[in-house]
Amino acid sequence: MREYTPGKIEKKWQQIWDEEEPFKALNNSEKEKFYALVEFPYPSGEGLHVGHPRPYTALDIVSRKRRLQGYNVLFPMGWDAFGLPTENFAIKHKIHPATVTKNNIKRFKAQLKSIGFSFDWSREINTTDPQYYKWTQWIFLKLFEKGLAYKNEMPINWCTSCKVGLANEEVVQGSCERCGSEVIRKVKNQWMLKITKYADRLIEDLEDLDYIERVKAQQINWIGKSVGAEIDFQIENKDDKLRVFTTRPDTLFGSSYMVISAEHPLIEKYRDEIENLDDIKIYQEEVSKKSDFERTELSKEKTGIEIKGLKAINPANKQEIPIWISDYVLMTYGTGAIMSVPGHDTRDYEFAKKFNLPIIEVIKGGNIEKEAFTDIENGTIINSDFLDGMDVKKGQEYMINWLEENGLGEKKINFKLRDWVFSRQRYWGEPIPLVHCDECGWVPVPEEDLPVVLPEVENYEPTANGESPLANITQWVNTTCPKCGGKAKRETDTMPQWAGSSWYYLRYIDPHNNEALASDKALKYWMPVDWYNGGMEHTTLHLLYSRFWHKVLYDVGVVEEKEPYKKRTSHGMILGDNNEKMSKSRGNVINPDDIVNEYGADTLRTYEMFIGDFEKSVPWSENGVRGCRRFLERVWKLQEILVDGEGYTKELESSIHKTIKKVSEDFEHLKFNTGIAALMSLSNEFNDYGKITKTDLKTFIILLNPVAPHITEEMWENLGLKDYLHNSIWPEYDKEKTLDKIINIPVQVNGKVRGTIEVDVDATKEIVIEKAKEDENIRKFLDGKNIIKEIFIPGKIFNIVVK
Ligand code: ANZ
Ligand code: ZN
Repeated sequence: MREYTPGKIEKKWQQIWDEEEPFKALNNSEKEKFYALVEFPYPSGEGLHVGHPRPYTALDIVSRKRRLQGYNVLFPMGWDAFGLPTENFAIKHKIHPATVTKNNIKRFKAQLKSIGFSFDWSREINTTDPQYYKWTQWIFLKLFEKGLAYKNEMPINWCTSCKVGLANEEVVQGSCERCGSEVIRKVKNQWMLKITKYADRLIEDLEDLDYIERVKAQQINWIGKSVGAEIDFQIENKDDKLRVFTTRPDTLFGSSYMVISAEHPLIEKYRDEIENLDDIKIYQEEVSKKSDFERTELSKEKTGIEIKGLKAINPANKQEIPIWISDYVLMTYGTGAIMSVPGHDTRDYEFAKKFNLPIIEVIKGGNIEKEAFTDIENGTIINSDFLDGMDVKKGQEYMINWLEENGLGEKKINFKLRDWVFSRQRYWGEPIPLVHCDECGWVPVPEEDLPVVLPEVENYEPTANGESPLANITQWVNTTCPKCGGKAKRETDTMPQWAGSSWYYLRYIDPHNNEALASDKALKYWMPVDWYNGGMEHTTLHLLYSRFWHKVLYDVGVVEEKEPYKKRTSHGMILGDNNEKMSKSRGNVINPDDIVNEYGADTLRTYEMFIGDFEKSVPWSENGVRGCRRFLERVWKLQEILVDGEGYTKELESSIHKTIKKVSEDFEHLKFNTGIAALMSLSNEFNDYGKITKTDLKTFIILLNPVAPHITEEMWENLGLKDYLHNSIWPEYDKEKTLDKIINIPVQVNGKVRGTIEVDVDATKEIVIEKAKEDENIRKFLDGKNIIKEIFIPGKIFNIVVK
């Protein structure tokens, strides 16, 4: 037997797959479909990282298995190629971003191919291809037509280093998600998408989806639905009211002062009557320099200033209360004003302590000498007139009714989710397909004129005043109005990185269609995506955005399903061998090319899956890689103990069936590591036994094929079988043969488990009864009693009823 030489074997099979395209998905198939999706990479200059193959191998395993099980599988790949790093590289090296992208893709593709993924490369897409972004622009126009895209002058998150506006989701702890620089607030005219209009549906429709719990929870939290009330506080001696949003209307009697945001219009409106306007101006100036994150940080020392000259009236008890300004109240949430209830809200409590404001207890149950009592489950309302004695929930309902009856307020639902800041003042993105005409306003570029292709520019840097470099190309900017034919100007902002990925799963379905983003027939067959695996870091960005776009496409009748992805799972990160995140600066980055070259792609794949619980972060270990290589060598050696003739290796029959069952199930439930472990132990059994029949070797290599596709195809060929392994059939197990010979049966007496007994699987009722009665512990509950009934469920449970 020749040696195991992955270098040779792998190239050979990759070439066969390239030429014969066995993994091509068919749009006109009678077979049941299975659409597996992994997040397509951003083709950065750094190339593939060992983190990439983890999710790709996982769904490659599922895809290969499903093909063997008779499914028509769509497992596509493409490039999410617009974005800042490419643009920054282009600026630095004076190479066109399109060229940079092309080179990076070439490298990425070669790397992915060298790992042997069964992607259908005939459906490869690239978000920067005008034939692709034509449809991204087309969808934008649908959003625009539906009034879901609007331009708005608003303070946005501005990265001082990238010189670009960021969505809230892209700001992490007050810094730019991408470069880590400081993010400040800047007022800019921006295209916004009304994702907030879909907030309720984005929460509600999660219910029927098979998403892992942490993904659902993060999305729900991010959308942040709060049910409460808006309440009007009369401003004393003015014909004006100050409206607040509260989730705790039950505590209204405990509101001893109000706080408004530093940007609240009330300040400007009563500037002439405010006695300490100068001091307030200074405070406002200080606040304007802080990010929302800094302003709302819990640990931070409270700051604020009282507005002298204005007072409000608490509508419940008619008390006159002061109005303060503080940075922890944001203008962008609720009404930008709050009723402060220091007894029952932690931030209000700290504020009241600092400025010596009265703290009134209105919910009994805690110790407000020490801290705010915020428990809403275990308190009783006090000091609150008509609410006294009620619990919190009851008090809230009662108060809302009371407010509504008296015209003082109403029930209100608020969301944390903000509209999506959709424009970027950068070059390397999809042009927004709109023109501005002085007569007609914003006019969409007619569908037949799409795509609006990115023009060539000399210089990719944003202009000094923060405009896109496109603004400098007057020739491109100046155009005619599609509506009135008059002079008009093109929008020079481009779309954010997230645009192309918000609908890419639809394009894979019919990637070369020139008439539509995909044909109705193909959409009907393939949608929804059956299984989508991707990073947790995309939960409140890409995953949420694409669900939103899909719903819009559903509303305009492009797709038939409300949700794009039936199932969503997520993988853990691969860390450096020192347990730290892999990064260039830490010098602990592993290049998958090196592993492929030294050990082979099958070893890399096996290791990536065997490394640990798929959902958890795990450190890389070169030792582990070597262990996987040794396993594959042992598998190769099985060929040396092959015996003539078909049929099972009888003595190992039970192990074989158990392994088929375990591997079949584990590969569907993210337990790739334990599935592989089962294959390892079966191969050891064959080796120990010293013999393997052809039937069993076939079964074994089919089971291993999704993990290690090259070595198994080669061994299949060595067996002299005519067709390829990838055209064979996934084995089935015989349930009978997976059952253990000896099992434990719990024994209940009057419904309570009193012990377990060990019996042969096919033990009769009589034997079980006898054994049960021999058990000392069980006997205690039977002695001196009459047995009325004996219920025996073979293999499962034995229940005795006594009196
Ligand atoms: C009175 C009150 C009493 C409150 C109490 C809480 C506890 P969520 O759940 O996040 O929606 N609030 C309202 N608007 C705000 C703003 N613009 N900036 C900062 N805080 C704001 O929280 C809603 C609660 O956050 C509201 O309910 C309000 O404080 C505060 F025992 O009103 B509450
Ligand atoms: Zn016009």
